[in-house]
Amino acid sequence: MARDVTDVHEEYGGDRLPPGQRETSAFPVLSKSGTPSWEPDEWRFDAWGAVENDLELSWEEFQDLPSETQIQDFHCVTGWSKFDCEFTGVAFPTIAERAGVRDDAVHVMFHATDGYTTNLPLDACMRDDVLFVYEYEGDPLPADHGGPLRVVTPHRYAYKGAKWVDGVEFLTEPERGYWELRGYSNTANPWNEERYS
Ligand SMILES: Nc1nc2c(c(=O)[nH]1)N[C@H]1C(S)=C(S)[C@@H](COP(=O)(O)O)O[C@H]1N2
Ligand SMILES: [Mo]
Repeated sequence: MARDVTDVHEEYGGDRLPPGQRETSAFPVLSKSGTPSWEPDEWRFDAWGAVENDLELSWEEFQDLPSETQIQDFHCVTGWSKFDCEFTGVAFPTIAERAGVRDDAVHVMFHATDGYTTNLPLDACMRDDVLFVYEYEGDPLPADHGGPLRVVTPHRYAYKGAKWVDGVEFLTEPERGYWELRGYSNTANPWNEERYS
């Protein structure tokens, strides 16, 4: 059973379609560079930084983590929103718990195999709707959309969700990722139209 989390806008006192967005039924692809390839036998997912136990998970081990399917909306900073995306994956708090996040961790940097990074405060990640996604509509996540594994952040613009994610770093001080260093908003709340900084 899929859990519907499309009511996240209520948390921000906004409409389902955030201001300045238009709804699309397409699922466009937006990447800073090409789609990286991967080898299931060589793929590893790491968690490190302000944690008690560094994690290094194989593809098989990652698939064995508790997962769930959710219905989420997806808001791109360039102005389109896609409603009712069906994503399956592992919730961020599951990873944080296995890594044993330390009390001095306040911030998170996501790392991806194309060199992309993106950051969020830890409390903006410790929610079940921040998902490490490996299935879209019941099929393996398409490579263009970040397969084998990506993050989705339905409460933030979609650049906060790293495609091809292979690591999560827990930080004791805020840092900025790829787009956050290049003019996109560090906070990225769609209901406040936090697009640029
Ligand atoms: N690794 C990686 N993740 C990324 C990007 C990227 O270039 N590389 N682009 C971001 C941006 S700007 C957006 S809008 C979304 C787009 O996701 P989509 O291509 O599935 O629509 O991915 C985000 N995650
Ligand atoms: Mo984007």
